[in-house]
Amino acid sequence: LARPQPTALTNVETAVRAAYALRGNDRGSLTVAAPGLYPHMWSWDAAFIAIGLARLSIPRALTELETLFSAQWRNGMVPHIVFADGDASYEPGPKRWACGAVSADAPRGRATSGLMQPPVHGIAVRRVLDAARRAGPGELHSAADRIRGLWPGLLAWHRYLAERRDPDHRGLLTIYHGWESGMDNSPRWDVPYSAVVPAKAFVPFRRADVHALDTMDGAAQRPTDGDYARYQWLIEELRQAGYDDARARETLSFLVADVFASAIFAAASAELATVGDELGLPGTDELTGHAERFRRGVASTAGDDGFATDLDLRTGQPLHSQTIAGFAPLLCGGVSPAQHRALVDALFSPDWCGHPGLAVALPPSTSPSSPSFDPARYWRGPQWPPMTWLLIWGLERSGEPEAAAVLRASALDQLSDGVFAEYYHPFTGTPLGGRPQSWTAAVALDLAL
Ligand code: 2M8
Repeated sequence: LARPQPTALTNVETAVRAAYALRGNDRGSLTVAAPGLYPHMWSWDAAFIAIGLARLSIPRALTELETLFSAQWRNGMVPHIVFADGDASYEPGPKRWACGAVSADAPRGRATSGLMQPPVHGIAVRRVLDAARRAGPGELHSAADRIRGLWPGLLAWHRYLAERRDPDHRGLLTIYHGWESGMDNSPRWDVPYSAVVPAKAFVPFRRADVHALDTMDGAAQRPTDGDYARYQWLIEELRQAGYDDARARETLSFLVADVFASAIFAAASAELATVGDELGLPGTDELTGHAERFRRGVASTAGDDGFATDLDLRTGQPLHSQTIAGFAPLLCGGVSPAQHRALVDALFSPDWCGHPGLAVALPPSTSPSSPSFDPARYWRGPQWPPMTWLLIWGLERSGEPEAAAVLRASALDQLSDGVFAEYYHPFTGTPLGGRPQSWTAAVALDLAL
């Protein structure tokens, strides 16, 4: 199949179209993740969206983060979905989660899910502050004020992660559901999900996702029904545990240490510490402590090749898989120079960006060399622009400007179709999934300008 070739946009045209797409998904104080498929606010999407919005309007970028944090739980957790009013199409909806009914920590007056997602928010706050500084003293002053307002919530979020999601001090975040990794059906979780067995009497809910996709091939690009039964059953287990971390740890049939989310946490903690220092805010030592502990934790899972490995906390076994999550140390550092070099080399090798079949030389979510690779099925192969953005960011931050520039050029090539798809077929370049997907438009905007 030849890659479809709509007229490629210039970077400025890409940015303009991305801004237009974000505006279309803007519901006032939150940006829906995508029209149709995801008509609500998602936590890590919101962080990427703020990064993109910072290029357009610093106040609007801050509003996105403020809306998300206004739904923060009393224990500090930032929920993975904040439900927008008036759209009941997404499943599982607020009734299924029943957070307010079973947990005193759930916010009153806001409907949320009872899970979290990777904590990209600190990185977003850093980027928004940088944009405000570039914009001039007036913008900086008012942005600094609003970041001061967000600060207690940000500190509580990071404290929640460090204390409740890493009680054993491994420097690795525990997740209770593949959705918490953001990489739902990644081969990373095949082994732990095989131990998740829904009770016989459990009736899974209607799947809204496959119907919302307006492509004829929606079902072939999404997690399977078998996957979904497990996803839904885990929510049932969590609900029965009252969304309580200690009880969840005892009772859940899925419990893994996620290296990619941990690397994001380390990096975001370090970024936030710099924000705190600049603005004279409290808690920066604590943040630096999180950054160091989780950097070490991620590095402790890396082999000689630098690849980080998730851990199944129920069996104690490492979870080996060839997925983009293995590059986690490129986000947070902590590995030796030799491991770092090996990782950068691997990124451009035929197992990843150098694969001869790729339409655009960008890392697929799963390596085409892996037996689990499926080029069209969600997190099992397609390329995801926000993950590309994170790797570019990590390469820039770790002293690899040339490698970052190569990825950035390819990313802009992919995004110059102006579609801002949720994910892309790595071999044909076909845009797949929701569109315009807000976080895709947001990273396009940021990369293009
Ligand atoms: C996808 O996840 C949601 C569940 O959280 C879903 O499949 O319904 C993932 O790609 C996730 O990473 C993303 O944040 C979310 C919204 O874009 O969609």
